[in-house]
Amino acid sequence: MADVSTIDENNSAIPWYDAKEIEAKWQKVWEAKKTFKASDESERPKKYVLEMFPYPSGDLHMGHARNYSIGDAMARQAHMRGYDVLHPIGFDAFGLPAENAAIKHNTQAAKWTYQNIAQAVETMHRMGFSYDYDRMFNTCDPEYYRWGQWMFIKMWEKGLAYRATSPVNWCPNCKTVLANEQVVDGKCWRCGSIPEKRNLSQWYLKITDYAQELLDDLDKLDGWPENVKAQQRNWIGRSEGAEIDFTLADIDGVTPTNQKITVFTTRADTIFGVSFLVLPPESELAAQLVAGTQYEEAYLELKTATDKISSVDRQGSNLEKNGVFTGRYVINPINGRPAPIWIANYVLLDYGTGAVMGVPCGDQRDFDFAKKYNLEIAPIICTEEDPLYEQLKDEKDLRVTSVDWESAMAAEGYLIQSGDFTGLKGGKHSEAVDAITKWLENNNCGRPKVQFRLRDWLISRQRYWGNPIPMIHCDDCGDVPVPEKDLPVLLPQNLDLGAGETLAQNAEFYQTTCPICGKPAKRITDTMDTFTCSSWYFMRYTDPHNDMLPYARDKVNHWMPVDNYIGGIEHAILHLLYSRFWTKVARDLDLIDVDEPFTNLLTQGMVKDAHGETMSKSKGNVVPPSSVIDPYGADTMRLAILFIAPPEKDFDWDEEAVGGANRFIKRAWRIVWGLTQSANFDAKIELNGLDEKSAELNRVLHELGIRCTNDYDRGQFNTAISAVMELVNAASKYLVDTENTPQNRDAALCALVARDIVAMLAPICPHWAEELYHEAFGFSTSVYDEAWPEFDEAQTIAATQEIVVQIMGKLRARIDVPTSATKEQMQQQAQEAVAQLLDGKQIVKVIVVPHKLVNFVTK
Ligand code: ANZ
Ligand code: ZN
Repeated sequence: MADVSTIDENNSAIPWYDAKEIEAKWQKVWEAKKTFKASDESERPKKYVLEMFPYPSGDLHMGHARNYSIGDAMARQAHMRGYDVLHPIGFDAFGLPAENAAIKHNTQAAKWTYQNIAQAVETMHRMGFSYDYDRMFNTCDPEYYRWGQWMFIKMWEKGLAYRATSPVNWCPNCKTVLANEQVVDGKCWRCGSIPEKRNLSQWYLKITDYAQELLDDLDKLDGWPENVKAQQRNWIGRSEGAEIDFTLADIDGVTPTNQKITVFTTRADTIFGVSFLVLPPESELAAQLVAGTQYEEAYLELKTATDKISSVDRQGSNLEKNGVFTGRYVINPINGRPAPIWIANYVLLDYGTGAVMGVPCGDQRDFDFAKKYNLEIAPIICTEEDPLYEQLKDEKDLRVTSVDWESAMAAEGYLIQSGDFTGLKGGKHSEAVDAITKWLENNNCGRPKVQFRLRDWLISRQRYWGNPIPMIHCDDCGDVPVPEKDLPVLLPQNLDLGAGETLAQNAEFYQTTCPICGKPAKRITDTMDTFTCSSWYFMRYTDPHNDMLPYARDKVNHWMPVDNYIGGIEHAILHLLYSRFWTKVARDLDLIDVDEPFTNLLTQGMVKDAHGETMSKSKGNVVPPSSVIDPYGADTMRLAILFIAPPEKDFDWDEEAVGGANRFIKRAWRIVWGLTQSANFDAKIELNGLDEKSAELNRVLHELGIRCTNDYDRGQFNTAISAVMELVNAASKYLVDTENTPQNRDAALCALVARDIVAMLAPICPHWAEELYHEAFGFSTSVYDEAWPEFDEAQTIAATQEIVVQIMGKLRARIDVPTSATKEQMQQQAQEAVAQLLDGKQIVKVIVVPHKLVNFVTK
C-alpha cells in the first residue's frame, strides 16, 4: 500500500502551505471587510465572548496567547453557530509598572503605555484574533476614565463612596495604601513587601452594603468553577452569631459601671465558660483602661510589636499569642461572674465588635492564651464519651474551673455547668445557642447578629498613574464632588516623575476653587485603584464611544451579561468580586438590568516552561509568541496551545508539540486538497448509493463530527482537535484505498468531508481555513458565514457488525450481521453459520445478546 504522504507530495496540483503569506493575506481581508464587527441590531441571538483584558506591560506573553486563543476559538465557533458575536479587546492601562518605568527612564507614563499597547496590538493582529477592533479603548483614555469618575460621584451621592480615617495597609515599596484584597498571604500583591499599618484618611466604596447579595447570587452562577465561588464565599465570610454586652466593672473589679463592652461570638452557648475578655492593642478603650497604670508600659510594648504583624498572620493558628492584663474586669451578664480584661495580639480591631469573650474550653486560640497566662479553663461543654460528662451532666453551677486537656473541645457536645441551660445540645447553630441568645435578648444584654468578614473597598492610591478621584476639599464646605460638566478631571501629563514629583506636589493640578462657595479649595490628589477601571470595562464595550453616558441602556442590556469570560484564576477574588459589585451598583443606579456580569467563567491554566517553572522575565525562561509565529505561523501556534492540554489545566511548554501541530496542519492541508480534487461541491450525497468504503467514511464523519461538536460545547478544544485528527486519518485512508480507482470516490462525500474538516478547524486555525475555503473550494464568502456542520446520530451506525457465535459458551464463529437485525434474524444467521457443528445435536436454549453474540445450549 502506498503511503499517502508520498502520493500527495507527488501531487503537483496541491499548492504548498505557506503560513506566512496566507496569514498576512487573511488578516488584511478581515480588517478591510470588518468581518468581526459586532452589530447591535442583528436578528440573530447574541453571544458575548470576552477575555480578561491585558495590562500593557510589554509585548504579549504565552499566557496571553493561550487566554486569547481560547476566547477566539469560542468566538469564531459562535459565529458559525449563528450568533451575533461581540468579541472585543482593550487595555487595562493605568497602574504602577508604567509609572515606575517612566520614573526609571525619565519619560512619561502615557508614552510608555501607548508604546506597549501598539506593540501588543500588532501581536494580536499577527495571531489573527477575531476582535472587533472598532470597540477598542484603553482605561487611561480620558473618554473612558471620565465615566469612572462619573460613577464615583454617583456612588458618593448614594452614600456608597466615603472618606474615613482608619488603620490601613501601606506598602513601603509601592508607596501607596492597598485594599484588603491586595494583601495576599500578608504581602503586597504586586511587589511582595510586607505592608505597614498606618492611620490614614482614605476613600472607600461600600461593598459591604452588597455583602449578602454578593454571597447569595453566587448560587446562581452555575457556569462558574466551584473553587472560585468557594474563594468568594470565604472572602465574604458570613457568620451568624450574637452580640453580647458585658458590663465594665469599676476599679474595685465588682461594682458595675454604666459602660458596656460588646463582643461578637458565634458561640453564645459557651457563655458560662467565659474566663476573660480580650481587646486588640489598637482598641481605644484598651489604651484608656491602662493609661497611667502599672500595665501601661507592657501594653505599649505589645502594641508596637503587634503593629508589625500582618492581619493574615494575626489570624493564623501559628501566631505566638501575647497579651497584657489591664487590671480591670467585666461582669458576665448571664451569671454575674467577673472576668478579667486582657489585651492580646490575636484579636482584630476590624472584625465583629473588635472585642472577644475568651472561652478556652471552646476556642483553641483562647485555650492557648489561657494556658500561657494561667487563666481559668472551665469545662462547659463535652461529649457523652468524655469522663467529665458523667460527673457534670446535671451540674448547673460552675464547680470545676480547670481541666488537664491538651486542646480545646471539638465543637459538638452537651452543655455542663451552664445553669438552666445545662444538658442542651451545644455547638455552632445549636439549640443551646438559640436558647441563650433568646435569654440574652429578653434580658436586654444581647441580640442575634450576622457578621461579614468582607471590608469596604479601599480605593484611594497615592500614586500618579491612575484615575483621579473627582473630589475637591473646601475648608468651609468639606468634600465636594467635581461638577459633572467639569469631568473628566484630567491627569496632567507634565509631571516630572523622574524627579519624584507627585500629584500632591503639583499645584497646577490641585489648586482649584470650591464648586459650592467659590473660595480657593484643593483637589483630592489621590487616584483610584486600577481595579475600579477593570470593574466595568466589559459594560463599556457594549457602547464604547458614548460621550453622554458610560453606555446606553439598550446597548448594555442587549449584550450583557458576558456569556463566556476567560481569564486567570488569580482574579478569583479581586477583579471578579469587584466587577460583580460594580454591576449591582450600576443596576441600582438604573443603568443596566442585569444582576451578574459573567454567566460562564473559564479559568485557564498557566503556561510554564519546559521544566514546569513559571515563565518570568527575571528567570529568563520566557518563550515569546513570536518565537513560534515566525517559523511556523499563528495557526500552528494556536493549534499547539489548544491541543497540549484542556484549557483549565496548567501545561509545560513543549517544543515537540509545536512541531507536531505544524506537521498535522500541513497534512490536513494536503488531505483537504486531495479530497477537493475528487469533490463535487454542488452534489448531494446519496446515502443508498455509497459503496462500502464511502459508507464507512460517511459513518466516521458523523461519529467524529458529533464528538467534536460536543467537545467544542464543553470548551474541551484538545479533544475536539483529536476528533478532527481522526477524521483526517480516515479521509487519508479513503484516498489511499481508492488510489487506483479514483473514479469510484464519491464526489459529494469528498466535498462534505473536506468542508467539514475545514469548518471544524476554522475556530482554531482561521487563516488556514479561510485559504482552503476560498482557494481549494472556490467559495467567495468567509468560512465564518458557513454554518457549523450538522451531524446525524443515525448515520453513525455501521450497516453491519461482527458478532460472536458460541455453542455451549465456546467460540465457534464470528459473523457479520446487519446492525438492524432482530434477535430472530441474528439467531437464524448464526445457526446457518454453525449448522455443521450443530448437526445431530438438540438445541435446548438459545441466548441472544443484541449486537454481541448468539449462544446455543445443546444436549
Ligand atoms: C466565643 C467563642 C467560643 C468563640 C468558642 C468561638 C468558639 P467566625 O466564625 O470567623 O465569625 N472573634 C470575634 N471577633 C473577633 C475579633 N475581632 N478578632 C478575633 N477573633 C474574634 O469567628 C467568630 C469567633 O471569632 C467568635 O466566636 C469569637 O470567638 C472570635 F467556643 O466567641 B468566639
Ligand atoms: Zn467651599
